[in-house]
Amino acid sequence: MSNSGSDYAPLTVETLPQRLSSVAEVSTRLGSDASSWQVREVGDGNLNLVFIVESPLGAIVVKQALPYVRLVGDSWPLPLSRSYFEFNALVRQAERAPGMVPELYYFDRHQALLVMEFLSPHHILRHSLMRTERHEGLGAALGEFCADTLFKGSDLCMDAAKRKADVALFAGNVALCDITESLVFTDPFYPAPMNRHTSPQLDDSVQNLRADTAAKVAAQDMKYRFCSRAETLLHGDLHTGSVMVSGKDVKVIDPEFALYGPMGFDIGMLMANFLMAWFAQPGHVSDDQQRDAYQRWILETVSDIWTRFQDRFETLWAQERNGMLYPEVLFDRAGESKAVRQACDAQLVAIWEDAMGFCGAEMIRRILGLAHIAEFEEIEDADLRGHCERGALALGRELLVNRQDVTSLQSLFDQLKRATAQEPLTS
Ligand code: SR1
Ligand code: MG
Repeated sequence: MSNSGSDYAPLTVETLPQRLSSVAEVSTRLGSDASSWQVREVGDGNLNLVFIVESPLGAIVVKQALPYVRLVGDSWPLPLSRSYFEFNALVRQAERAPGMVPELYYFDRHQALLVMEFLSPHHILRHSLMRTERHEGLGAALGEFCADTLFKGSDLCMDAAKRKADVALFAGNVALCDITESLVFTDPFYPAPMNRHTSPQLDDSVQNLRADTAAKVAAQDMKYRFCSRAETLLHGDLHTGSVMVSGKDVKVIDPEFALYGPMGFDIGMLMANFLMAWFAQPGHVSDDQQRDAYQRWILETVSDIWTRFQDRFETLWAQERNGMLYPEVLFDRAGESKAVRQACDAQLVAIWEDAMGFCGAEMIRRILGLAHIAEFEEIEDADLRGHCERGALALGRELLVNRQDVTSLQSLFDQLKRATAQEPLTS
């Protein structure tokens, strides 16, 4: 980590070589002849600059925060400190889930700049899902990542004093929490200025949601959980654009929204993005058999995420429960050991229920809020897009409002089928 002290200035393709050529962690990988570096700006996210820098010797990724929201422009300022939270989250994730995040080479806090491993030939998972690619072991890898990071960042595992210091550190990520609190849980449910939707196809859905008191109360209930239950260190924005894949290799990127929050949030958000990819399939694959097969694979992946999460969480509960909760000293008889295992089951039930609520909120906001997803956006035919989105909205609303009734993977998939049947393709 470096505190260079110089004034912040956003990098450009032209200025980057000169500005980074004196950084040892960069020149050891690219060589010191900056004139041989090839620089491309490839950021397609909502917030930051992302450069790929290649030389005959190697390649790196340089990510730099902008002082505003890139998606909207400088009318929406955003603190550079998000880069500091991303750095801290990456360090912790690398310890807790080895091999699952890009290697970090260098961090400059003043320049809000991270230099990281160039993942190649990896692709953003969201794009891979749109190309109907399958990745063996994907769900298991993501489920295990969630279990490792969520369990090990909680009072079930961490030293209490260290965790409290960490909760205080990440409590500073106020602006990014505010984005989630507003964009996910509040804005889609009233006429917030930056909302948008497929119109006129979804106009009635928008009106219905704004009049849907049960949905609005449920969304605020999930928001209350999100902002007040500092259970563990979350990635905070774990959608399929925050995952890179190549064959069987899976990496999780971009934890700048990291915060201490409820265990179910990351898993719920991740599942929501797979389920939306499922609903978007008619917009990308016209062959019925091919589409059915790929949709089945998506649901198997969702199933694998939860199943592996659960298995790994149980293993960690049994073997790495080193925090202040459920200490061994309290439970030394056979019956009591059983009670501790039941306590683990109860935690998993609570995590699942929360995950369903967060999943529903994420699905709704990606269709009616500001930040949409490419799977729907790239369907040119607005009637077809509206059809796909309505199915996802119906499931999202059901999960948000009736999450306590959706008690298993099977019941989630039953609800998905019901939502699809409610929204038949008419034309
Ligand atoms: C204004 S930022 C919009 C969204 O982009 C990020 O990836 C987060 O998902 C955020 O909600
Ligand atoms: Mg991101």
